[in-house]
Amino acid sequence: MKQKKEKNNLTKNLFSEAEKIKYNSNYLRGTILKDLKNTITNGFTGDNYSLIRFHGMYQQDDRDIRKERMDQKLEPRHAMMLRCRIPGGIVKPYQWLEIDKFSNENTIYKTIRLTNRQTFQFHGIFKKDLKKVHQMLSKIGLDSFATANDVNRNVICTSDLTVSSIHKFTYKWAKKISRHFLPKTNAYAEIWLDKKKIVIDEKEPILGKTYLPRKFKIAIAIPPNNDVDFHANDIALIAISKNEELLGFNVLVGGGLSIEHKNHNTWPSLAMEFGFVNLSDILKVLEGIVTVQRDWGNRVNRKNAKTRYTLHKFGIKKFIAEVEFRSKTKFKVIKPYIFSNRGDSFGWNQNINKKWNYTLYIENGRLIEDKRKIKSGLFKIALIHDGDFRITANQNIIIYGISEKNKSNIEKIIFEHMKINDISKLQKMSMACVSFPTCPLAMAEAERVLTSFIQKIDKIMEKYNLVEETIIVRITGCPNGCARSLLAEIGLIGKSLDRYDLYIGGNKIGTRIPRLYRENYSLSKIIKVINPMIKRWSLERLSNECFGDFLIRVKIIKNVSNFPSNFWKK
Ligand code: SRM
Ligand code: SF4
Repeated sequence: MKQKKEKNNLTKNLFSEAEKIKYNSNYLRGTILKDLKNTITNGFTGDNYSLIRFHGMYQQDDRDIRKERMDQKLEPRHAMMLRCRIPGGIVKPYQWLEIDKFSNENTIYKTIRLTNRQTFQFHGIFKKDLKKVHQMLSKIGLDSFATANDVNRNVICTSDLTVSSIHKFTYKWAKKISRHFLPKTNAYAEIWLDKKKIVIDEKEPILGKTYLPRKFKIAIAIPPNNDVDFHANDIALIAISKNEELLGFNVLVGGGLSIEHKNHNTWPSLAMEFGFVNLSDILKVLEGIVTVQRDWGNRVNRKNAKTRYTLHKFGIKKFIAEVEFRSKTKFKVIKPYIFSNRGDSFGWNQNINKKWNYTLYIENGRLIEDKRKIKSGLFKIALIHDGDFRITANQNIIIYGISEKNKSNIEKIIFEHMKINDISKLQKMSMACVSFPTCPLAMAEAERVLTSFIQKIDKIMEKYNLVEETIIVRITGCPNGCARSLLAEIGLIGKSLDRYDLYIGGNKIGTRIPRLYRENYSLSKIIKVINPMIKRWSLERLSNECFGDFLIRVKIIKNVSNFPSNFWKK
């Protein structure tokens, strides 16, 4: 019945182009195999351009050399970005060695880019090497399936291990949830791993033939550290524990940050509290939420297709009632929870279980062999490390579970390769998205200007004796919001070459959305605008008052309310 209705809507042209592509894809196969054999172009053709995203790859070209190639009448230098699936972000040393090797031998840029959803991306893989990368990942027990497009993305989970002994449970849940919502089609194995085609009728029992209306994100946060920015997710699970035992999760729904400049039909939203759910019911409830979004989400207009818009259209009460009906589970009253900080605990830390960890700051998450030599340093550590690596949701990496016998050797490598003393507190808490040169949607620089921008704010902080304080500063190259600028205290969103909209008034713990303050400013003009605000904060702040809270208290900017959102009001 549902399939018939879907087909009718597609033939009547009611649904978006993306829906037709999914419907006609033969469960995500398309003609990708045929394109792989086509050596005339380095790119993918037709629907395959979009379908490869379900397999974790994006076709890109280097925008720094695009014009030069056009002038020479050459095809853009197509190459793929591949995003791995690592729920909870844990990588073993033997896996790291292979990942590092692949990046050096088979990618244009020879980098590994840690992302803010606890995984890594390779940039610049030519089509001819795609099977090689998938087979390498498979050999080390990884894959890139369902890390992009209209499916549940990499499930993230608090990685700050200094505060909680329940991480081992939440990590298991991150993996379990990731597995539960993976597409069931055999397409990935057939295309990339040369597995036999499975001819049985491959219905997708949870996702359906047209998968989800839009990307879908799930995060698990362990209070008191919101190191995953849970409000950026369609579903946020707040871990509730007693006597070191995980009891269940507070379930929040409908977070998301992307907007379009000036389009008031788009807005960011914090996730909203649905209720507490015991562990025994959690998968049923998550399935309820995912399938309501699957069936009620907007398949006509992709700009309004994410869960927050579905919630807005149908109302929270109706949405909750439908989830309860489908899952046969009643939400219980939300259990008390408090978040008091964000970000990673850098340097040496000892876990609850007394093992040692070292959290490394990775500038923009970009592992590249420059003067800091962090990439080769990590490689050397992977050769001797008997614990694992944990990628954080802030683009950093924890060398986890270092044994007493390895501690001094690893410390030596860290200090030889990764001089971190010159990195300010502000910089360690800042974030930028990838943007130029690989992101096709970039309107302004982000990753490549973050450090110099932060150094200017650092000077202001020094001038006003604020070096022990921090402000969460984030830059994205466009309003899609990948660096989560709309959960920052100072958030910049790129518009064009050296032009950004300035948002201020988020808070330290990531539970308030900032508001637009100035439009279309250059970075130097933004520095001039925030200088007097920081000065005032240094003189008038209350004890422990963060920058964003201060701006709201002294009425420099008005609070953004969530539901209904007054985000666009001046
Ligand atoms: Fe993102 C699209 C990079 C986290 C919202 N994002 C992209 C693409 C793939 C551009 C594209 O569609 O062609 C970027 C690839 C650039 C490149 O060259 O690598 C890109 N997003 C990233 C990463 C690598 C940023 C980073 O510096 O870490 C993050 C990868 C996460 C991962 O491992 O899965 C990344 N993206 C985010 C986040 C933050 C988060 O999830 O916590 C957001 C905002 C939260 C949200 O979803 O609301 C985000 N990315 C988007 C959007 C807007 C989606 C929407 O709701 O409209 C797009 C564009 C789209 O999907 O159409 C996008
Ligand atoms: Fe690209 Fe925009 Fe995301 Fe930055 S925010 S990576 S420019 S899509």
